[in-house]
Amino acid sequence: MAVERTLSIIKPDATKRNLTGKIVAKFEDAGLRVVASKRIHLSPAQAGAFYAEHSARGFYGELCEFMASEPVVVQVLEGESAIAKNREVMGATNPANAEAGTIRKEFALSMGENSVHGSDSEASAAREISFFFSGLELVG
Ligand code: DAT
Ligand code: MG
Repeated sequence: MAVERTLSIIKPDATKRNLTGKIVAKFEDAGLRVVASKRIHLSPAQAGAFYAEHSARGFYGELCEFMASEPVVVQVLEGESAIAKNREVMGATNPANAEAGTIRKEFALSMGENSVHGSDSEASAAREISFFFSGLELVG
């Protein structure tokens, strides 16, 4: 076990419904600490660059449009095994398959509008944290 940092995004469907506090509480209750946080409104091009790994997928255009539709809250979460823990608290990508008590089970509207993003590996976490934050903005 090791202390890690991971990149979390509270997506447009959730910020729009004023769920930011309830979602952050789930992460904090699981032992994750918010060490950086900001609310931003992505352009479609910025959303596209963030999700470049999915550029060949059929849902990519819809995903970029959705991520740029309303503000998002991007955060760095820190804690023991933060990458896996964050994904556990988020639940499965498709809310229909998410475990009870997870963010996606409680709040997601659909596979696309699924309320949160979380890095899926150490390499993704490093890339995604530096996509949004400089070292000076990370306050452990
Ligand atoms: P996750 O967000 O669980 O890491 P992912 O990286 O596979 O999932 O996909 C990124 C986002 O793209 C996902 O949160 C929602 C959207 N998405 C994935 N698969 C989709 C599909 N089949 N139809 C519509 N949107 C999809
Ligand atoms: Mg992913």
